[in-house]
Amino acid sequence: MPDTPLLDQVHIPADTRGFDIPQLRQLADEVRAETIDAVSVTGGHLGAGLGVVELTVALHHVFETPKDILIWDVGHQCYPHKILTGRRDRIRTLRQPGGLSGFTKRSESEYDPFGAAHSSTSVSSGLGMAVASELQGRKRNVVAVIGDGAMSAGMSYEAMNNAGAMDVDLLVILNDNNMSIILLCERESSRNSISPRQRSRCMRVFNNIVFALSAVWISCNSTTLAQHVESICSTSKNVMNITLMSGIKEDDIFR
Ligand SMILES: Cc1ncc(C[n+]2csc(CCOP(=O)(O)OP(=O)(O)O)c2C)c(N)n1
Ligand SMILES: [Mg+2]
Repeated sequence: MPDTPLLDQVHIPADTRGFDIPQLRQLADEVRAETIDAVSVTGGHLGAGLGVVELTVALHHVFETPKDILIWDVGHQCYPHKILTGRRDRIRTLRQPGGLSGFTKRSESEYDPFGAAHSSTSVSSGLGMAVASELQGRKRNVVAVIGDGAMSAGMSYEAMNNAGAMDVDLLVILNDNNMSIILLCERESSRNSISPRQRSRCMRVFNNIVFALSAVWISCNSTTLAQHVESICSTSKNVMNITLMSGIKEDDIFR
């Protein structure tokens, strides 16, 4: 376990509000060490959280969470947020049965106002909460943190369009780390000379085969046959995905 004298004094974000800048820097270092140590036990999304350690500390220091709303898009970068919001004692149960979720989760904490794991929903959900707060006459800030990957989806554009037209007080922070899980996959596949378009063509051919097999097994009306077909389909789909990602060309498969 890392040595974390300052973090040991922080049980909820309000405990950080009196800290000065050097203390906040030290706190960020300790949260980083704690995140690395916890993920070395549980596994999970490490890089996404490490990239927002300072941001997490700063947001909880500046804003009055949980009165102010803080929404993490997707939620896979929330481990530092969980460490600072009263869940440090369970952080080594992340993603374990009965343990903490790997994403934000409303039933887990009042500091998680929105549970997702879907990408690109933070701006629209934040906008909804900001509108609701205004209608209730409630004065509070709403902050949505969205990554460059999540920002590229249509839902985010639609939400920004609405937010721009509605004149509601909403703060959107772009966490631009020039990285997303999808992008990594695209990079891998282009390095291996198979494009996303080629990959999706392969998957379409594969899906057609599965549909044809499904039709056969439905017409046979045999449970055992159905189970065999289902297991063959699921195994070969995995093999196909791995093969395509590892660079065997489409022509080699469908000559
Ligand atoms: C609706 C939906 N589509 C796709 C995904 C898969 N997905 C997981 S994380 C992610 C984006 C991650 O990139 P970014 O927002 O930049 O966050 P970072 O990993 O850099 O922290 C996507 C598209 C998802 N979770 N939900
Ligand atoms: Mg990113």
